[in-house]
Amino acid sequence: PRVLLATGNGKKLTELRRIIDEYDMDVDVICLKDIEPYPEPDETEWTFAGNALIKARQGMIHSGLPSLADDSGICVDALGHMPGVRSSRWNGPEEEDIANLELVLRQVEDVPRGRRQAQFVSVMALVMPDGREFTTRGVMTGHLTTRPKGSHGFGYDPIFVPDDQVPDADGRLRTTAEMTAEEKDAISHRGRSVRAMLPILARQLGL
Ligand code: ITT
Ligand code: NA
Repeated sequence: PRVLLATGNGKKLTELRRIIDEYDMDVDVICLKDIEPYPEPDETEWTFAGNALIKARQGMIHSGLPSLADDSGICVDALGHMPGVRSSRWNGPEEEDIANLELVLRQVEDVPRGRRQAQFVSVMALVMPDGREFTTRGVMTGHLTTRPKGSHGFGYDPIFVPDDQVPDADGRLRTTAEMTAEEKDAISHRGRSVRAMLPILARQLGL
């Protein structure tokens, strides 16, 4: 069966397809650019779940397909859990990932190592054509670096060091941008929200 991932972010699509492949699920995931023209909805809610549902509902109404959507972001303790739902537009609406992460780094410039904790959060929403709705949530805890490292992944990956990793021989910890895709999927917020959603999706699709 075909399922829509209502996202304009190609990196999210890649991550979802990779995890679905791992579970050998017979699902064909299409995205918004496959059903253009598509008006991207305003993400007006203050919660990840609220925004994920806005995107998945609009995707379902527009495509008629079972629709998934991810709303995600990074919550920095020292910034009162911001940027949170505003992660993709922290440094202005048209800014690139690099400008957003540089602003966060400047904002935590004076925060010492022991107080640089942050969490990535992903809420995955599924809206079925009959109107049934489901959400799952995944979290990855860690801390912020002082400068970007690594070139994999996207967004804030170069400045985020997850807790859930084994240090190398020199005792060094890596950012998620220094990990392989598979290493990130195994511990990431989106890996967790997607893996929690897959049994629900399978059941809804009668797989
Ligand atoms: P869609 O809304 O179209 O899905 P988006 O990129 O605008 O795409 P969000 O509104 O959910 O998605 O914003 C999520 C932002 O949070 C994203 O742009 C990154 O800046 C950050 N983010 C989320 N997951 C991330 C990850 O795995 N690695 C790095 N940064 C991430
Ligand atoms: Na968005």
